[in-house]
Amino acid sequence: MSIPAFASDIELTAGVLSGAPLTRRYLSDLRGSFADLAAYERALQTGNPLLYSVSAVDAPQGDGQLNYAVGTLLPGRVGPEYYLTKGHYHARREAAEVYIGLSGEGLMLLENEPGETRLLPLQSQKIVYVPGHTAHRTINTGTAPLVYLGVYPADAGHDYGAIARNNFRHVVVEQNGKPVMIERAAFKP
Ligand code: PAN
Ligand code: ZN
Repeated sequence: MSIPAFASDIELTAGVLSGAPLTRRYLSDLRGSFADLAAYERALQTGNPLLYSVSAVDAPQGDGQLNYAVGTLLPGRVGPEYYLTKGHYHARREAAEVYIGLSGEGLMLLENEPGETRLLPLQSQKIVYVPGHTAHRTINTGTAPLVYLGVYPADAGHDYGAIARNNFRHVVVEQNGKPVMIERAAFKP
């Protein structure tokens, strides 16, 4: 029996982990995620750009295993709202995750079931601990791709349903060239 360790190469510009499948999310996949519905429809009429990709390494099955993934979120906005990931809870709610910023500039929007919100910076030299029972979304507030590594329990699973139904309570928009977080209910396009 040898030690079942392995190493991955991160191809930073392509956001790809060696040997791992790449999932691509286009603007059309993000229907319902952006606050300004008219701006979303207008953007889709001019094209269907790639917003982000995720390259994930799944561990062998078994208790205590970890998965990891590199996400690459492109810069851009729909109306005033920065490009973002769908966001999710983990299907196994207690599963936490560690995000490590690799390049670019952005934020992580966190929300729990009682509706509390945190907004934390994600960029090179920043590590964000996402506790269990916390929905998480990545937001690119910069002008370059935001690249990050997420490490999470192999049995965490992704539950997109709650966010697809209610979205996050807050939106992060550009105001006077800077990111500002406002309540979704107060958002006026
Ligand atoms: C990340 C995310 C990645 C893409 O690897 O899956 O940022 O975001 P969505 O999954 O919300 O589209 C992670 O949090 N994994 O658990
Ligand atoms: Zn996650």
